[in-house]
Amino acid sequence: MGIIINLIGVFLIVFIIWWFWIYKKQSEAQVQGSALDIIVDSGVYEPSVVHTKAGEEVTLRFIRKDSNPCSEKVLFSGIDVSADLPINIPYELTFTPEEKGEFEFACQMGMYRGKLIVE
Ligand SMILES: [Cu+2]
Repeated sequence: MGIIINLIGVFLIVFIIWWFWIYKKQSEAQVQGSALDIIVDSGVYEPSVVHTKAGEEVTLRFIRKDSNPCSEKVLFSGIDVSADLPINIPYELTFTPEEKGEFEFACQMGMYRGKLIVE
């Protein structure tokens, strides 16, 4: 009996790690015009992969629905952009990516993950 409970425990831990850190439903979007809405909810950015062009100003409108403090910050790596997101109030982040490349963006703990692809 003890071993089964241990196995269930191990399974749950693996599942939780997989759910939060490994499994991410990916959805892609191209910034059309100037602004793109990104929903922040249930551990995922939607869309989580954003395509844009180098040298063009973009506005990412983050709409945070998750009240978990984990989702408050969004930090971009490789470009000097970050923000504190209010709950249920769209937050517009406007910047111009100058260099081509792939730039990850995430919450502080890295549970929310997204990618900005500059072409
Ligand atoms: Cu987090």
